[in-house]
Amino acid sequence: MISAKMLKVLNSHLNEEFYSSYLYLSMAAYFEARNLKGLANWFRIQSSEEQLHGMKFFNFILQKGGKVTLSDIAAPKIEWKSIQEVFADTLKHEQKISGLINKLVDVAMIEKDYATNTFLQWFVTEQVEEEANVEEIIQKIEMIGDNKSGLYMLDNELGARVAAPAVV
Ligand code: OFO
Repeated sequence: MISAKMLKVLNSHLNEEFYSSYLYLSMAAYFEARNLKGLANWFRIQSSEEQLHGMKFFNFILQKGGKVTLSDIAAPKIEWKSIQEVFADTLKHEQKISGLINKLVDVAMIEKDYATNTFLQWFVTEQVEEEANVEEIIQKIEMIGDNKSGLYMLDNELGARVAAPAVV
């Protein structure tokens, strides 16, 4: 059993994870169009991971006997002024998602929903990693400045990212 309140916020967060996937896919397209294939690769993988996050919510709701309610996914931004702006938006977005996960934990605690609280702890940990990864890339971009060979190296580095095995 899952309370109506818990179910409502889990369904709403399911949409946020799919929106994250959509946003990062848009960023991947932005970099593909600029022939920065490594940066595009990083965002393609990021987008796939967000899809998996959405599916974790999807599966959990069903396991708890709840009704999955899919809703409209907002259109993401499609243009950025610079690489810096893309990553600043990424960090801002991840910080927002961390805040939303914390609010879900608050609801689970108020509802005394221990199973959902345990399920959400994976996301609490994941968000720490997500924010740290983006912050690290932002620091590298700051170091690079206008240096084209630095950008080339970063593109190569991010191009080496491979998708983690899918566990849903
Ligand atoms: Fe789903 O972790 Fe990013 O948003």
